[in-house]
Amino acid sequence: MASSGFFTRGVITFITVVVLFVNRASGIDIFLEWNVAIDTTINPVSVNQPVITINGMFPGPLINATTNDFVHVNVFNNLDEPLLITWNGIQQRLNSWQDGVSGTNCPIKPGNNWTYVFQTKDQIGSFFYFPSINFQKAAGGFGPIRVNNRIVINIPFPKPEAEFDLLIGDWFSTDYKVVRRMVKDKSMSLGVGDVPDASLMNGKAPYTPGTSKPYQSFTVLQGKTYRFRISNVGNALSYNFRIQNHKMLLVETEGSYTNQITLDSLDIHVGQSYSVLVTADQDPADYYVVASPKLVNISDGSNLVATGVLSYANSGLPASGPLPSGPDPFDVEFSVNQAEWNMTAGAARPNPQGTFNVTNVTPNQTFLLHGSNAWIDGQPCYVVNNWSYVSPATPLKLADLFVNGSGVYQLDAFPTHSVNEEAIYGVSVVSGTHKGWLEIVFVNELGIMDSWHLDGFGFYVVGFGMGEWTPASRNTYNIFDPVVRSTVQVYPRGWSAVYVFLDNPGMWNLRSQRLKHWYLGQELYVRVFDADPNPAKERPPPQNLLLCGIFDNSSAPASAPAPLAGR
Ligand SMILES: *[C@@H]1O[C@H](CO)[C@@H](O)[C@H](O)[C@H]1NC(C)=O
Ligand SMILES: *[C@@H]1O[C@H](CO)[C@@H](O)[C@H](O)[C@H]1NC(C)=O
Ligand SMILES: *[C@@H]1O[C@H](CO)[C@@H](O)[C@H](O)[C@H]1NC(C)=O
Ligand SMILES: *[C@@H]1O[C@H](CO)[C@@H](O)[C@H](O)[C@H]1NC(C)=O
Ligand SMILES: *[C@@H]1O[C@H](CO)[C@@H](O)[C@H](O)[C@H]1NC(C)=O
Ligand SMILES: *[C@@H]1O[C@H](CO)[C@@H](O)[C@H](O)[C@H]1NC(C)=O
Ligand SMILES: *[C@@H]1O[C@H](CO)[C@@H](O)[C@H](O)[C@H]1NC(C)=O
Ligand SMILES: CC(=O)N[C@H]1CO[C@H](CO)[C@@H](O)[C@@H]1O
Repeated sequence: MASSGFFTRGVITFITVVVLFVNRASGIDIFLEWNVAIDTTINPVSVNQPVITINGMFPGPLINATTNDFVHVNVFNNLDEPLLITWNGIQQRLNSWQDGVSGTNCPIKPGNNWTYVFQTKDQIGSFFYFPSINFQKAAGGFGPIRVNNRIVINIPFPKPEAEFDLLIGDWFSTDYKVVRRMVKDKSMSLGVGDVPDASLMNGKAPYTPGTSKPYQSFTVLQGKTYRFRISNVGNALSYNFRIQNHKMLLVETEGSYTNQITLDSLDIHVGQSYSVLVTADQDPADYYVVASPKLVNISDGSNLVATGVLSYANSGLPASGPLPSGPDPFDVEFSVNQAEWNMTAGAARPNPQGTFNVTNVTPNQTFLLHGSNAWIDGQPCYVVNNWSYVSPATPLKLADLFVNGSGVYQLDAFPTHSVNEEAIYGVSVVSGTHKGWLEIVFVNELGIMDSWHLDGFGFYVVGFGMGEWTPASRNTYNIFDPVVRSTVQVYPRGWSAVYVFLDNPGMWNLRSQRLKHWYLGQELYVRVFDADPNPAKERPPPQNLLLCGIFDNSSAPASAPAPLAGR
């Protein structure tokens, strides 16, 4: 009998394991409740200022998901103004309804809550979330997202001892409402806000020996290897990241496992995420962890150099010596060369041919997008092809649902190949061919770094160059093994080229990740339309759909028209 009891337990254990695997394959539900509020006592740099916290935390809590999980985030807006949260790099397959940008969602009103439900469908990697409207990202509200591999999938490196999330970002030591007023101010120059006041690591000020100010510290055991998931959550500055006396092995970026290369330092541009492996192979002590801004002339000890500490357990020795030096911050070539590594060793979702090799791809569409700035009616603006996006009160996606966009935006009025003769405001919405390949060339007319992001898809990053892009530039593209990622940097007066496979119907935000550029108009939407009403093609709107703008029914219930057939 004893053996049969053992047998039964064995079978039950076996069944439990099988059920777990089945659950994992289709994803589990993760339920989160977030109270988003202002805290004026955190004092990240040296003054009290409003900081956006989530459940009292700055940065916000980790979302720790696995491929195909369903994440339910019930967001309670306790700010004094509307709020939307977007999930940078989470592709929201067939479901732009959950993207949390002004073109897809009505904002959550102060005092209200709304539940996002999204699936980390077919994805892995390192990402982050942040508030997408009203310049709120400058005040916090951001946090890390990990999408782990399912347990049955091998990862291309040994399991690290532990993982650390590291959010690096520049920071204004002024109330974000004051900064956002300043950047729009007619009497100010266009350069206002280009260089913030400080740089933070996980919300903490630079490590200053001898003071009691909290700083970021990572505790490690000698001989062990750790995965750092690093994101640039800042507003404007690119960083060079490095750890005193330690090498880094680059392994992943925004959902692609990369060609693994050993680095002394790594450039991270606004909105980008990377994973590196670091082995604690030095004498037990503390070592500086440094992120210094690119293209900025800083003095020693500047608050703009983010510093933390890698601390060997029981080291007892404080970090010492000069901060590890990085490349010349003005050496753009260093950065370009580093970015041109041929990357992919596999991402969760390869191209339709099952590889990352885009040699045989002939793009069905090309967008040539010139980013610049301009004055419109005496107002400072950022433009794409001389259009500055104005966000209509009615989300584009709602307008599509109820009235086929009519009265809210005009599809394809935006010039995708040429720069308008004068700078104008517009609601820029362009058609992307469903299941077609799109080539996007980002041209940066300005002398500062920029970076661009598309929701809903990965970019196959095929090329970087300096000066004007011409069709002959295509000869320099890497079409063999480009990395797939969601944010690409664009060097000063340079260009970056990407391919995108438009297999995800929806309304997708294409934006500069530099907060001021985005806030002042540098964005557009790519509408990928599938006429097939089958919900397996594009999800219907969620049951908790909010209405606003021309469909606002708070005063007159039931004023919204019935959804159009097939929407
Ligand atoms: C994240 O989830 C994975 C998979 O369920 C788990 O192994 C890991 O311990 C979790 N990490 C954290 C920090 O919660
Ligand atoms: C608001 O929160 C309540 C309580 O948790 C929940 O039942 C409700 O579904 C949420 N509302 C929305 C629109 O998500
Ligand atoms: C940086 O500042 C130093 C000292 O003020 C100056 O000599 C140098 O030219 C500056 N470099 C750049 C690239 O602006
Ligand atoms: C909806 O708008 C699109 C683009 O403007 C147009 O091609 C299409 O015919 C319209 N459909 C209906 C049903 O009005
Ligand atoms: C863009 O607009 C500005 C200001 O309206 C104008 O001066 C400039 O020539 C335009 N750019 C191009 C390439 O036409
Ligand atoms: C895209 O272009 C290719 C090659 O010209 C063509 O075979 C394909 O049908 C096009 N796809 C769409 C969706 O139009
Ligand atoms: C990519 O595909 C092309 C054409 O099929 C082939 O010639 C080439 O060897 C492939 N490159 C790699 C890196 O697999
Ligand atoms: C950084 C890196 O991995 N570079 C490799 C890119 O591919 C070329 C040709 O296959 C190699 O020679 C490089 O080492």
